[in-house]
Amino acid sequence: MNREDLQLYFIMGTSNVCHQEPLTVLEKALQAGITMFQFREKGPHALTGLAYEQFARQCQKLCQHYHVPFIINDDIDLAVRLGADGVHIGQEDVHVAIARKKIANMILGVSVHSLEELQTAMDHHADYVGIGPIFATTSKSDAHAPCGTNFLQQAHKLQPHLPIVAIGGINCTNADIVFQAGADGVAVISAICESEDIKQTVSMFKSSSRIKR
Ligand code: TZP
Ligand code: MG
Repeated sequence: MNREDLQLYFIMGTSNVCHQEPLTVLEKALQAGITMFQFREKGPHALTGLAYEQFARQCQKLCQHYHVPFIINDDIDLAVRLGADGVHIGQEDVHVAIARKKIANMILGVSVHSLEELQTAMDHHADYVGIGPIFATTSKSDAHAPCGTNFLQQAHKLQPHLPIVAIGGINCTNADIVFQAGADGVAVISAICESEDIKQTVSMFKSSSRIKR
């Protein structure tokens, strides 16, 4: 993958969308120009079993149509079964070494919150790391407290070649702060899922990324 793929990384599951069909939201976001997509089906009403897999396949098909990498959150077995472009894992999921072995040729993204976790992700050849929540978020029930941009800046200075995506509470108004702190991209749920004009939201994010450093 290229670090440019992280520029506007959209994450979605059925529970993140209330007024429209999730696939409609995804297609609008793809049409508008998101650069990466993560399938993240979580929460008390999350799809399971066949419906879960079918929904993942529908999202994958849309991403393929728009030539946007399709990443699956947590579920390595599903990613392998579907031939996804990659997997994103957190510290509470399978160890990065095990994930890397299972998906040798796929994109591997890892959420990190400390220099130690960053080093471990790099030791096992993560393709990118996710850092956050930068700002307060209501989209992840077990999110850490907002961490601001200090760790992001530190990680970028220490590992300038490592692709980094920032996450958590990012919107069109504060995105330039994280780009200036060294992020290659922003990962967002609510900014797009709750947008009344996805096309405009996406182009505002993209203009923030142009002022990077
Ligand atoms: N991981 C850290 S914060 C977060 C995840 C999945 C949620 C981001 O959602 P939002 O709505 O963009 O704050
Ligand atoms: Mg996880």
